Amino acid sequence: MRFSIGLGKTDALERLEQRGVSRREFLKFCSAVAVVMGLGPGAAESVAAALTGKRPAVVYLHGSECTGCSESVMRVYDPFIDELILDTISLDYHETIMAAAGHAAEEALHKAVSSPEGYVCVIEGAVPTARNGLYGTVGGKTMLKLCSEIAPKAKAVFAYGTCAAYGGIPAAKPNPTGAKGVGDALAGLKGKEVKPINLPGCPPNPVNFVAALVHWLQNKSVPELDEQGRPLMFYGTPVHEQCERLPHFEQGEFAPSFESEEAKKGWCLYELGCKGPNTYNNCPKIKFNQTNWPVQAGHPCIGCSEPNFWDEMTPFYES
Ligand code: FSX
Ligand code: SF4
Ligand code: F3S
Repeated sequence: MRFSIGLGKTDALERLEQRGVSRREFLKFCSAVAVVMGLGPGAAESVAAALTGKRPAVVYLHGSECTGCSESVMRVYDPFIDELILDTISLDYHETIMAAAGHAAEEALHKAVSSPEGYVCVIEGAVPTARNGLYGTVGGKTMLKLCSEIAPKAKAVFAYGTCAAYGGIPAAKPNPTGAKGVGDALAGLKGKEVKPINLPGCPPNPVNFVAALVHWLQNKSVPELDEQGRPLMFYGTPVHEQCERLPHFEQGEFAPSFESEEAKKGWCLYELGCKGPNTYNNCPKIKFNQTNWPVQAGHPCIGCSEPNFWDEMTPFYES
């Protein structure tokens, strides 16, 4: 097998190798990203080139959330993806995992947003808007203010996770903090409006995040989005249509309970509350950690990548 990716030995690849990430592993990951982009594994080299080439700084902000989005990025797949994200993509400023604190963190943010290459902004978590954003502050500034200062000047804004895309759990009724997705939160501030690339899921799939970033790095343009602001290449097909239990659905074979033999045999979970027919995401195709996804593991899809799923898809265990 040929490991050269036509780039020579870039700094990024050297650093990955020093950290025990082989080119073979890196290219395997790039193949997965290429597949989810609909490019086929042969495009792994161009994905690798995008990830290791010159790129803008990445500023990663947090709103109201459980931090599962960052967890999804850090805990995936082979152990190397955290190296990949932290070192190759390089998060220049990330509020929860950066070593710097206090003034050093402020300095890192200032440096990232002043980068001559510009920066892209990734936001996870909803933005509290009630009482002028008072319900969520970082470093003495409200999340609303931070987002309004940083997101509009970014070259691209990625709303990573359902909370950042649509408000998510923090926006569940009665939503006392006025939590909103990034696009909606900034829509109310004149001159600060942004149209983020929404990458929902609770948690979202990090391969979709990396693939969206690669698409942007390669094309310097936003991928085609659906009316909910989601890239069609990841969210264009209902979960149901990609589900391995679909033949049972079509045969009218529905598992009567989670502990039933039928459930174990892979019968459809529709009567146990599965929302796969009304949910757009690529979980059956890309899976989590390249290992499994809710329905394969025996749990119905709860519609976690849909706006308002916390209010509209409940009760989760009833069809
Ligand atoms: Fe939301 Fe992210 Fe759900 Fe959690 O931080 S999308 S609550 S998995 O993690 O924002
Ligand atoms: Fe559709 Fe859910 Fe049944 Fe799969 S388990 S076929 S997603 S209803
Ligand atoms: Fe979410 Fe359904 Fe996928 S619950 S993780 S969209 S299977």
